[in-house]
Amino acid sequence: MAQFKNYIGGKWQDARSGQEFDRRNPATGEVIGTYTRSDARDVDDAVAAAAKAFQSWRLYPAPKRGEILYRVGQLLMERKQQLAREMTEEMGKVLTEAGGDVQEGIDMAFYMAGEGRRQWGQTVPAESPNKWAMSVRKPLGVVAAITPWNFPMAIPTWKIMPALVTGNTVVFKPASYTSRMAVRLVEVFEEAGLPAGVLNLVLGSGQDVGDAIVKHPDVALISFTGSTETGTAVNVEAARRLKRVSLELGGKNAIIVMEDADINNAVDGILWSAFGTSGQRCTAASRVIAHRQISDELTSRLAERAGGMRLGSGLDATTDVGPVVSQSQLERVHAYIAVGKNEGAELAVGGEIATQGELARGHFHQPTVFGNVRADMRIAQEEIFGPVTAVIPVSDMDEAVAVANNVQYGLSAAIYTRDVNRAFRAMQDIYTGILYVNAGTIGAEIQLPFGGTKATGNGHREAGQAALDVVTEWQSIYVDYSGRLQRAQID
Ligand code: UN1
Repeated sequence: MAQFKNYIGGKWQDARSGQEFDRRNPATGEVIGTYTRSDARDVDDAVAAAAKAFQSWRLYPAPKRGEILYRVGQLLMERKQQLAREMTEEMGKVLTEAGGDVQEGIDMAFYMAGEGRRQWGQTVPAESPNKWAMSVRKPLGVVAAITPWNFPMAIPTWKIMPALVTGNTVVFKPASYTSRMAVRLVEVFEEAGLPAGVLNLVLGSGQDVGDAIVKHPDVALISFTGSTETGTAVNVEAARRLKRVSLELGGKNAIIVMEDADINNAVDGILWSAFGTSGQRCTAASRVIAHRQISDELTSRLAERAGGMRLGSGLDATTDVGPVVSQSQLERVHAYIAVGKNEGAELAVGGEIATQGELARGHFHQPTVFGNVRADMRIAQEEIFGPVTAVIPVSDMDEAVAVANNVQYGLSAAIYTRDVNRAFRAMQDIYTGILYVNAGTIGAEIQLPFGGTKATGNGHREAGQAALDVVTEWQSIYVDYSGRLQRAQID
């Protein structure tokens, strides 16, 4: 049985508790490995190691930090297939998507490696003669990365890489379901030559580990991706200590399909966005806002295609939809089927936990489409995080935009239309962090900001240049070389 440990101060070590937990493949129930179970004492050790390493890492030339990230990117490329396989075994997504998840980490490695030679500040004129004015980015210190199980490679890289290239050190607490993938990522950093203590890994539960990280006085920033409920609790705790927090939380993402749209293209985009990763993406399309003229046709086309999707292990090349991550998630998702039916939504396809043959060993839910959903129903308002989507008929563009905006979240949205005016209306009036025209709600690229409005977060963005703002502070520097007192705003 494979055993996985913490990585603290450059050493792989067991948690102080001496206890372990295990993880099972969500498609088959087979045990993947055992993991050391950490608590607040291990968090103390990890933060101390990171704080110590910060003193030298902040002075390590940024281009050299970037070179280490570049090597990380190369190693991830070499291991992409193996990592993807292990990811599928650990959290269930189909192999091609697991490859995409690793690729997103590779993309981030190369992008942030380049930041080693950028990290632009501003040089501006000073108001007095013989005076210099400029701004530089400064690292915050010890940064905590608390990450979810649905993108076990991509999301850790979004948090860890910008932090490292700008001179922060990191304490990494992955979701316990995907601890092995976190170990694999940290192994790559170690092999790439990252100095001891710069990146530390603490395995364990949110309650035992996450909580201790959030409350630790020497953690400067908490970068968290997960549920809105947990994110709110993190924000409250951090606020008491004036810590910076970057939150990436829920979504209730909509695809608008107007009557002039290319319906074939829309159907492909909806299926990919609603059922990719078994609907377990923050960006998943769990609402389809369809013009009444085409909503029945769209619903039946979606039902026909969704009904033909093959459930199974993500390692099997013929599988379209893998399992959901755990039994508790399966039950949570399935509970929404009854909610939708009770609210009067029409079940167009799916709706059952799948238990035929081999599927009984794992946590499988049929891809599910509800038709004739009203915008105020719970299945049209609450994040389900599973393979369930709801078609909401609307009468015109105004109503489509209003329905799209009328949820508590604001991560991603999409519109299918051939009318350029409607496309620009959507860009202007839909209040989300990410917007697609003639594409589904998933598939963000790492060179643009990722994040959302309203209850999706707290105003920060990951990826792209925006990521640097989260992990640095500005220092404005004035150099007076006049040799005398020059009073700003007065002389
Ligand atoms: C997430 O669901 O938390 O845009 C991240 C996408 C992916 C990232 C999703 N590139 O769907």
